[in-house]
Amino acid sequence: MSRSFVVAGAQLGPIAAAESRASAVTRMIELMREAAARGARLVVFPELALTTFFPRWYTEAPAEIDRWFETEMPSAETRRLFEAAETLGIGFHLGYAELTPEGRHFNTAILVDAAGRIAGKYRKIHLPGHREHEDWRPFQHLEKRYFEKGDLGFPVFDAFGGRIGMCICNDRRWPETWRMLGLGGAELVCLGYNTPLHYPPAPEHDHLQYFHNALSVQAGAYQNGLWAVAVAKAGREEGCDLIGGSLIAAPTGEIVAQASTTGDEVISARIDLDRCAEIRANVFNFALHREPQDYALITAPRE
Ligand code: CDT
Repeated sequence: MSRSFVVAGAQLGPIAAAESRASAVTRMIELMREAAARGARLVVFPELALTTFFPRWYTEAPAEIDRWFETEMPSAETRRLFEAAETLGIGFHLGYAELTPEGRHFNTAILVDAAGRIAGKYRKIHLPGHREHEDWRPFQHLEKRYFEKGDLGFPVFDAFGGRIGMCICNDRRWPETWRMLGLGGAELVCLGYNTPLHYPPAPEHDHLQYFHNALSVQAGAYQNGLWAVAVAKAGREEGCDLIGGSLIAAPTGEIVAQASTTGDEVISARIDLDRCAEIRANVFNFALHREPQDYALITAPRE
């Protein structure tokens, strides 16, 4: 399989609480068609792409929360996405809320190949926000309440002719995420995000939200010599503004495609996985230049 191919990001505009999964999937298939028409081998959808970003609301009722979760994948509502992928001959990355048969809740992403088969799964490790209702916030961010920390580590999968890794939203701000994926040999990292424009604990940084998004993704790509496709759910969702700015970054850290709206929008670029060597054989040649014996604090347990 050629290691030079077109990859796409399918940014989604807002999904209202009342919007059905069927409607979201219809929008996603439309974007998938557009990506396939551009010749993409893989299209990346955002974090929690099937519903509104429900952690902005507090509830103590398990049933109220569980309705946002998928108990199987594909499900009755998402099967059309898998079928469309197979018909169009395009793979996809999908973020969704996962409820396991054992009753565990995860913020999850899967990689699906062009035959519609699940080729990889990741469960979000860096869960931002808080556990209890906080009155002072204009909206909540209750990921720590509704999700368990991911239990799959940072796996890297053989797929699409290369080594593919995933992370989810807040993970992208942590250099440890990227380094784990880089050390695992990832050549392409797919990620989705839901990032409010307003960050209640530090509103003085609101004007930097787009900058910090791009900075994190570009630095992660460059410092590990890999391609990255970062895709937003964007726009005004239930009164909360989410940033757009979906982007594709090269192993040099350069942005090669970027969204210009906060609505449903496809971005795409031709990527060559062999270009990872430009960085990995040189400035970030891990075998030659890393000094892990001096990094012990990074893996010391939290106090
Ligand atoms: N979904 C998600 O992880 N969002 C967070 C919101 C801000 S918490 C700093 C993010 O990192 O974009």
